[in-house]
Amino acid sequence: MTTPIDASVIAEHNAPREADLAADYEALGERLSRRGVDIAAITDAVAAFFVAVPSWGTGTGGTRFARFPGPGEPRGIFEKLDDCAVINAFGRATPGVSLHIPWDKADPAELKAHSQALGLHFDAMNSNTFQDHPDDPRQPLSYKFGSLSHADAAVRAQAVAHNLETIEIGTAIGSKAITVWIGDGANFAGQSDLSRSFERYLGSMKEIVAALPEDWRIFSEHKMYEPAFYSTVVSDWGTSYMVAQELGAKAFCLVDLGHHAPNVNIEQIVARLVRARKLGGFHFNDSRYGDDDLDAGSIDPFRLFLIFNELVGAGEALERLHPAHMIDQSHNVTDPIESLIRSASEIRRAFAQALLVDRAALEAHQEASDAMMASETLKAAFRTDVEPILAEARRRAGGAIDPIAAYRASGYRRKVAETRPAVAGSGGGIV
Ligand SMILES: [Mn+2]
Repeated sequence: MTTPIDASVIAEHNAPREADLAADYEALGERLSRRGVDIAAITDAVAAFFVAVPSWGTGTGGTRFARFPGPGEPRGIFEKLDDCAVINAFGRATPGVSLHIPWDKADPAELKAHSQALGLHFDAMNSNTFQDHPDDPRQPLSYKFGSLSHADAAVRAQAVAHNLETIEIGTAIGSKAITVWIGDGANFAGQSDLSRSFERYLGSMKEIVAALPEDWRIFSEHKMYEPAFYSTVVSDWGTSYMVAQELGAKAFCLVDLGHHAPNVNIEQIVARLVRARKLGGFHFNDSRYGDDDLDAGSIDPFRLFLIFNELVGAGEALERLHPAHMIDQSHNVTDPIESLIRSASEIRRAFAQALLVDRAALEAHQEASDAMMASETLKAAFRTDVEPILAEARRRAGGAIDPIAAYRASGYRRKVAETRPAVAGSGGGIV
């Protein structure tokens, strides 16, 4: 395995920090043991928790107003994979990469070889029928008025074929799932028939499911608005659940944290989908207003914790579902590598805090209708500073105790800026 970061860089960074971490870890272990919690078990669980990074997140994103590229941006999928390996080298939480086709289209054999050399593997694939692909001879028709739900059968057939090609590439590189998000919808009342467009979408999805390999899953990703602003075809979790029900055993719902109505209770949606055995996975990010695609845990870490509280609380039911964990963010003002390292760490933090919830006490308070103590039980876990656990899990796996500082000290961005000239366009953006 040859990552772009030499192990000595991390070892040198860790050396002067190891004694402090050991002391902090021991102190936290003592505190937790007074609450009957074994810190070693929590650390093992955190170390075994991984979240996939999106290939498209390694470049600067953008808004519909502008994109402000940073230095040394990856110019193609192989350089994106290099950056993903750097993210994983420091954080040790992200060995999986989620690809977007056709943005990341390349020879599957080369993709597989390059990823394996970097110690990476491929998580869920993402198809793209929310923009036109004028350079792709297989997609001459426009998706301006929709794709899988388009009124024209020829456009639907093209969109289905694109999804099948995405599955084919995914199969060749070892992926086991495809996430389908469409931009289909309407900007005007009356523009399209709400029922017929949904029927056409289901018909197209059934064709895709029919071609799905035996050991694959398909995730339907809902989104309330944008790019369509009057209605979207797969608008909410209820619609997504109907889709997954109708498509059968291989179909599940994907929850992108930014794709809901404002103030919606996402953790309750998660609980419902677990109960329905249809929770397929997550696109983690954070938001304040809409699909802001900000860094996970940067705005509302308590909400992220509450989602993990539902996941951990689900116990065995969740093990059967083994939902896919992916990040889906747009990095507009930070170095994408730093944002992805930190986001993965924040997701692990929420998981670690959720593991600390005293579930027996919580249930007893709930059964006794003691609102104050039930709330206090959750907050006691959330208030616990689990950073020593996160750092220790990274250190044991060969990562950095302070990954952002170590990454900056490595000079990686400066080095790649010398060999990667600035690119104007290419696959950033918000999905
Ligand atoms: Mn998403």
